[in-house]
Amino acid sequence: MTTRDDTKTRLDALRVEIERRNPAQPEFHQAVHEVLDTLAPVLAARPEYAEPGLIERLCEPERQVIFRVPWQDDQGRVHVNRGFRVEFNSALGPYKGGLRFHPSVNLGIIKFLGFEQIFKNALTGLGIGGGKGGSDFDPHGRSDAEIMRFCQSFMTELYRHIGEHTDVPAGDIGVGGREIGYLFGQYRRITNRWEAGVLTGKGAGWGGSAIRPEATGYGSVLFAAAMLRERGEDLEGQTAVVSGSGNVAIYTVEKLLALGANPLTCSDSSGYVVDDKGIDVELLKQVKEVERGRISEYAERRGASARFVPGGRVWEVPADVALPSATQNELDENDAAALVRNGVKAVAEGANMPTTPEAVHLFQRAGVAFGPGKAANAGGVAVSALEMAQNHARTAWSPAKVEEELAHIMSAIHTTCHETAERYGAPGDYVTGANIAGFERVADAMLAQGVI
Ligand code: NDP
Ligand code: 2IT
Repeated sequence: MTTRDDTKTRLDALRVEIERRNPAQPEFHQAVHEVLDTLAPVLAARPEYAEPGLIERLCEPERQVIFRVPWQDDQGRVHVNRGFRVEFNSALGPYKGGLRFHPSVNLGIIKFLGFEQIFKNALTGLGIGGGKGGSDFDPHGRSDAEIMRFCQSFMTELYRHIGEHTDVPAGDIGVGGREIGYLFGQYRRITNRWEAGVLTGKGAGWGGSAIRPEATGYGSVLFAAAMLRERGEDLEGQTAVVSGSGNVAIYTVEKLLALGANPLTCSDSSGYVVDDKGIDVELLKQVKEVERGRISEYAERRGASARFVPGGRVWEVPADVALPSATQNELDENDAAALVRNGVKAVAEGANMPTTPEAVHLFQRAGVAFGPGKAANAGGVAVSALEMAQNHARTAWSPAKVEEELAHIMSAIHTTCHETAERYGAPGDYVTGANIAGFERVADAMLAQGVI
């Protein structure tokens, strides 16, 4: 009979071993610890999960690929970047997860993202395993031609590792519709195959799903609304702070407005904009999506209601709801304390692991509804899986149908997390609920498929 104390001792030993075997990967350690910290009740209650080797296998990627990406800039200078694809877990389906192009990318970052993706993808209820990839390439300030050459070089190696039944990448930071287009073109050229399901986030008209660009932001707002409803409140009329001004942030703002909430902020790595009248989503799209400009330009063009705060953090702006939608560890304990002081009621993570562990605990102690990224931002990958389904059937669903499916999936994820937390003695704790529910689905598949 396994007791909770035995389980805790074993998990603690595993944490130490994972840190030893994966040195200098603090984000990966953080993501693993956050999951292991919540698993003790399910391991104690269900002995089959405590089987030696199961959690050890879950924390070790099935495959990790690192490759050279040489490319030439517009002046003919040669640059050498590093490419990554971590194929973490395929118990539930082909590896699935985005590609990130950002100078901070390294193996530890991709492993943290791939690990998170396993549980997130399991929570969607769809048939997708977990993976992630990317490069330390910095797309800021690069011409279209440079982006295209980089994507072509990246795919010239990546193509041998992916496929519609193997591994299906998509976008993440620095990778959107333009990059997916160049990557898909090169894959098609090298393989001489029209294999639409090899990448998701494709353009409308050549295999992309309606609502995929919107899905992550829309989904995280739906998750925030579901958490508020659980407490007898409604999103309508609430103020919101949103960080970031990329794909996730833009469609978070759009959905907040559609549901009658008032998004006050947006940001990028140089500072934030606060707009007393609420963010104008059309101007935001023009500045960020069309012109690929900086968020300060939004304030310059918006008029008296908006101002740019260089170097500041959106969390100092009082609001009812917070949706961190930029990057990992962008909301720390001090930020959380400021939000709580200003009366925040709910936090939904649009980004992956944007809230530090200390900040998460502070929210939970203060009774703030906290929706972790694996649940709150799962709408993006869920619609990616719907894109794969459409590609497989050689069909295209209407925007209304995809949006209805997305709403249904987000509602189901919310219910699953909420009920699982209650079942394991942690009512209202969406972190525990998401981790255990995701874990149960993956662990069941891994146990059924043997020691591989
Ligand atoms: P984009 O590249 O479209 O936008 C990223 C935004 O975040 C930009 O405003 C960028 O500002 C800001 N940002 C990025 N890195 C940093 C940093 N180190 N410090 C401060 N600001 C930063 O990416 P997405 O919107 O697609 O992704 C945002 C987050 O959402 C990521 O955590 C991603 O993993 C997560 N996510 C994305 C999904 C998707 O479908 N795209 C799905 C689920 C989660 P700047 O231009 O100044 O760098
Ligand atoms: O973090 C994520 O879930 C994504 N970047 C989207 C992954 C996908 O395959 O759509």
